[in-house]
Amino acid sequence: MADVVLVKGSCPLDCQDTCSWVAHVDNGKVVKVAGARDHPFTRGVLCAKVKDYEQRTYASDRLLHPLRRVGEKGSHNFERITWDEAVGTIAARFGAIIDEFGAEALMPLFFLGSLGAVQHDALRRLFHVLGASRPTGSVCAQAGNVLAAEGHPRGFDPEDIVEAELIVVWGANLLTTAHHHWHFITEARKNNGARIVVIDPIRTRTAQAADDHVPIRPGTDRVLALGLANVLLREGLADIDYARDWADDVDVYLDEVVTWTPERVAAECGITEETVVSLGRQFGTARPAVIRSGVGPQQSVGGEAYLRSLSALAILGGHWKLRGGGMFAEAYPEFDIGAAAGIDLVDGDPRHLDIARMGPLLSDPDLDPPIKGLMVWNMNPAIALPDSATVAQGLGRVDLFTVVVEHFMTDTARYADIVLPSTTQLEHFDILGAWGHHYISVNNPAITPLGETKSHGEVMRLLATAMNLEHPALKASDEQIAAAALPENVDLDQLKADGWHKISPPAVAAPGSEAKLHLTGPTHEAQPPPEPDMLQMLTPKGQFFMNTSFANMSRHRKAMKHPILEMNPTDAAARSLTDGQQVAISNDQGVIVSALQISDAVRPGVTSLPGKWWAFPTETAAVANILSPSAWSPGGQPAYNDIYVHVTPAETSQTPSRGDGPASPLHP
Ligand SMILES: Nc1nc2c(c(=O)[nH]1)N[C@H]1C(S)=C(S)[C@@H](COP(=O)(O)OP(=O)(O)OC[C@H]3O[C@@H](n4cnc5c(=O)[nH]c(N)nc54)[C@H](O)[C@@H]3O)O[C@H]1N2
Ligand SMILES: Nc1nc2c(c(=O)[nH]1)N[C@H]1C(S)=C(S)[C@@H](COP(=O)(O)OP(=O)(O)OC[C@H]3O[C@@H](n4cnc5c(=O)[nH]c(N)nc54)[C@H](O)[C@@H]3O)O[C@H]1N2
Ligand code: SF4
Ligand SMILES: [Mo]
Repeated sequence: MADVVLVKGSCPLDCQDTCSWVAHVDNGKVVKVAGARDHPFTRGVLCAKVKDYEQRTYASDRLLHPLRRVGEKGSHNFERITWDEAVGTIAARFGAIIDEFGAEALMPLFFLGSLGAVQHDALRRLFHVLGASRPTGSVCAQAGNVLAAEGHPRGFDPEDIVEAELIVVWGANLLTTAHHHWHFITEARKNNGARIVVIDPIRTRTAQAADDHVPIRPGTDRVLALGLANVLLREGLADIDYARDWADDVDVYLDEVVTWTPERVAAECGITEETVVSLGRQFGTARPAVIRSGVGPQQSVGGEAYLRSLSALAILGGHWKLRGGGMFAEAYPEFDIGAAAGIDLVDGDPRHLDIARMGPLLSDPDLDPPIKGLMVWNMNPAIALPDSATVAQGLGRVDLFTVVVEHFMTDTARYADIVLPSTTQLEHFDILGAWGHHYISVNNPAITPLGETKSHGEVMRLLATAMNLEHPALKASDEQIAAAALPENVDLDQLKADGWHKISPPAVAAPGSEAKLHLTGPTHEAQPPPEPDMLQMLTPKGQFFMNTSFANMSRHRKAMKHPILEMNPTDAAARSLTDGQQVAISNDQGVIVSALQISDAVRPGVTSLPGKWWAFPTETAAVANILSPSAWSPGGQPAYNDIYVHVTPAETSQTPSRGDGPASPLHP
């Protein structure tokens, strides 16, 4: 091992931890990736998903060459072509679409498959210059975006959580989804004797590690937050003057708070009155307390109502006054994604299209111009968007020209006309911001790209040349694209050498008199199931998958075993279901099949199907979004958790299907 070269890089995935890693390269091959030991968050450990990231790079099913579709859309019938053919075809088709329908008929569709400035933003430059439709919205934490746009603080330096005396982890499964944040929570416990309380309908791994677990009825978080505020008010623990510094509707807010007595709250939330009173007292007396919110409960029609109620409670408790107190949802280093993406390249005002509604938009007969050319990267919309049948219908349109840039033949890539093979994080240079801390991270390439894979910067340059686009921003190197996002005081060479750079945030303070917040806003209360025997199905993150990623990797699949629906013993008994049996999970949108796990870790009335499984292979095709409604919060967050289902024994040979469709889950 004497010749092993160590290369500083970082995990690209859509996770709040943005870990720094060290790639061990032996003779041109990565033999290991290890967490950076001296990074204050990473602390030498990568998660269960990424600890062997090199296996993703070297996977036998990795896409290594451009492909052209030769079979039906959605099938797996492709032939290998050269980059010249691929780029020539795309340039010609995009050009023809612009000529016939205008540039707005082109749509780039991407999410956070990689957080890197090159992999996330380089291709956007091309679409900005072309004048294509501009993606807007989010499929992840849109409620947070809405609240932030109104001025609500979303977070502070998460390392300060060590100062807190009470940490309320409210709808986040940190040990699975962002386990490096847990370091600071346990340090608060060790240093200050902090209590950790988890509010979650499921007794998650995180709930098991906490001091208390409040198994709330989903969708009633706003009511619980009002109930805790009620306790603060009654017991003289509310900091009303401080709340008035922040908000202009404190009286309206308090008028509602007084109506939510602990008794009424307990009945609505399905928890005990004592829990409400005791948690309210703890929250009022801890100095400070912090609410650590999650994304799961935002993924509901009541998403913004949930987050606003938590923000209001943190303010009423006066917790922002002290370091480590308030509410933490997200945190960002200073990082100019817009500069990497070249948003100033846009001429005029092309329309915005909401990525969260891409299913309906792709098949909207009234959309003018219709979307005729689609380029997808960093996203697997066939699995990740709500109401998969509508998405499949849109992606399956024969008149839609689709390019998918990917590492693997995902369900979305199967709908492509042209598939382009992308480099993985071990093969390209990139710089990353973050959404869970304040570090900027570098990713130095560890090896040369495998096969004919290319970085998104290179794909952009090739397409720009083929389309005769001369703008200098389309000739920028990957390093220049990434460096455009850096704040002025961060030196690129220093960053490459150090691996990361922290930009400490300013302390959060009450807004000025001009910019007061609203503690009240649109609400949406939890509804009873549409039919009495239906159960709510939550779709939390899988421990060994990253969203839809790794669902094709054998180690990760083995660790996840197979799709598992968790159900409370009472609900299983009412349906005469037994542990381990195959069940059909259905509603009028379709049916998926899973094994049943009977467990009191989920509360009665609620089931849970963790992980985003692909539609292929069909044995494990429990694509939860076949069953999710075409429904969004007022701010546009897909309501992934507002799914209601019947659960019955599966017929022996049952395969997933859409409501009225044939056997295959996603395409006709
Ligand atoms: N292992 C792993 N890690 C990941 C990901 C992954 O797929 N796998 N994905 C990454 C991404 S993109 C994101 S956005 C984050 C998400 O991180 P989290 O928000 O932590 O993840 P979720 O599992 O979506 O939701 C968290 C919890 O919310 C609970 N919940 C659902 N509805 C309600 C409700 O109405 N009220 C309350 N109080 N709780 C509710 C669920 O039971 C779940 O345990 O994780 C990131 N990290
Ligand atoms: N029912 C339900 N639906 C959900 C959720 C849920 O909890 N329940 N969660 C929602 C949330 S929070 C999110 S964030 C979304 C996530 O949905 P997606 O963004 O679609 O999921 P990912 O798997 O993170 O990334 C998508 C793809 O990016 C690819 N990728 C990674 N790196 C690169 C790269 O460098 N280049 C290219 N070209 N491709 C790359 C991966 O191979 C992967 O196929 O799903 C949402 N959908
Ligand atoms: S997925 Fe998150 S926890 Fe895992 S290595 Fe990447 S950044 Fe770290
Ligand atoms: Mo997400």
